[in-house]
Amino acid sequence: MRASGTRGGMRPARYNGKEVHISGAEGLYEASDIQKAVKQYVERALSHPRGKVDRILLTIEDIMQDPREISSLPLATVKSRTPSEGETIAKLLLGSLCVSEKAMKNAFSLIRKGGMTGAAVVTELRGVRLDRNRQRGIRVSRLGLSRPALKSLSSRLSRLGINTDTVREALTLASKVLSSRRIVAELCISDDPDYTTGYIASREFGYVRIPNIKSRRSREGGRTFFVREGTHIKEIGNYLERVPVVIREIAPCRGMVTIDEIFDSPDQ
Ligand code: PML
Repeated sequence: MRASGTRGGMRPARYNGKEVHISGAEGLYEASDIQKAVKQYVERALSHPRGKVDRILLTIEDIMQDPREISSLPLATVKSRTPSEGETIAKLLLGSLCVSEKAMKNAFSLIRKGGMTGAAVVTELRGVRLDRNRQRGIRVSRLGLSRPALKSLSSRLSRLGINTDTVREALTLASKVLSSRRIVAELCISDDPDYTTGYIASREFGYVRIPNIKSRRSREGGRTFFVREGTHIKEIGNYLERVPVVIREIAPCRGMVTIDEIFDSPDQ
């Protein structure tokens, strides 16, 4: 589902000649669950905090290829009170994954600028952006949770008070992204003005949520995937956008931890 329209209900649907992205989401479903899923996507688009929509595009595709089956990344939330503390934590994690200062700087400046609908792909050392369509980036697609995995994830997240579409979908996306051995880490800051939690995802540390990584009402946000030097954008783009992946196993989900606890027990 892709929804676009007016900004905050105040501006014309085509802002500066361009459509304004409001909401986007997708999943892999059994045929019998499609109607329910469509209803939920439409409701979500119509009540999104980014603004009023005037166009909702729904695409339903029959996926012929058997999905690759993976586990979710383990989840934890690190203590962070301000955007600068959040950025420091993100950089500590990325640094210990050997992402260079230059790559981090490039990623943060892309994300702080905002406006991308997909993710930027940046090499881990030289910090070169590989994806060609700067506005669109790479859109991770064809991903979902099996019914039992959704049930298990929902119950684990409910115990932590964070069982929302946003958390479930971001964890699903990050788990697909990190199931590619070419990708070292993902940095995400939500572009939703009311949502201030972001994350760093990696195989070493799992999905580490970072609260308050941006100020409330800020429209900045986006995603960057840090890839190994020598990665071919076509190959990685094909995996992320075209290959169906479904989560069948849910890894442990922890509540609030310190950054030292993350470093002490990396993939808990
Ligand atoms: C988004 O806006 O979709 C990105 C959300 C990132 C953080 C989700 C979470 O709270 O774990």
